[in-house]
Amino acid sequence: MSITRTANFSRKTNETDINVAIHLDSVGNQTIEINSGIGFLNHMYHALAKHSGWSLTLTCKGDLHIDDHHSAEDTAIALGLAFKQALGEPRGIKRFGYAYAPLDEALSRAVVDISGRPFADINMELKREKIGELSTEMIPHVLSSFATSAGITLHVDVLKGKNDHHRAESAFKALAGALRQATERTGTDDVPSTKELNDFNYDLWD
Ligand SMILES: [Mn+2]
Repeated sequence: MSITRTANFSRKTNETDINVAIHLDSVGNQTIEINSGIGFLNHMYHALAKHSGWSLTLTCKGDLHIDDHHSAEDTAIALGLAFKQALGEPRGIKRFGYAYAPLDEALSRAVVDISGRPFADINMELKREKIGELSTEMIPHVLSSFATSAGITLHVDVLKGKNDHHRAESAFKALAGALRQATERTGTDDVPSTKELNDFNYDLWD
């Protein structure tokens, strides 16, 4: 149970060069350094890491001379893979988590299942074309890419809010709260699945 839940992940393609270091249990001693190349995305990942209780270093050198698409998508994939790797065999965790997070007039709800079943349903209804240098169409895509690569089921609904910055930020904070709850250790070595597999297979959870 005392296994350190940490991971390092690197991925280099013609489009992006990404390094991620994550430590899931860092409350009270968090180090967060994000440089995705996109200011508002840094802000979102920083909020996610902070409220998830992670230490997180994420750097991306991407093809921003084209647009923000590859950098946003690939950092989300890398973060999801690093998260999954850090979590390891998900024994002794709560598995389910949900949280609401307000930001002034905005309110979001996130529900997660550390299930090994990648699925995302993200409803944000952002109106602006961009927030800073991040295309708003990439924001739900970042959340769904993270869920897919992390192998989790994720539902995010922005329930209220007039300001798109607030709507997006409340969604990432809600996700953070949900992940923090779902990955919380129960103090046992239990596999939280009725399948009770002897040969544990993360991909066969119900
Ligand atoms: Mn903000």
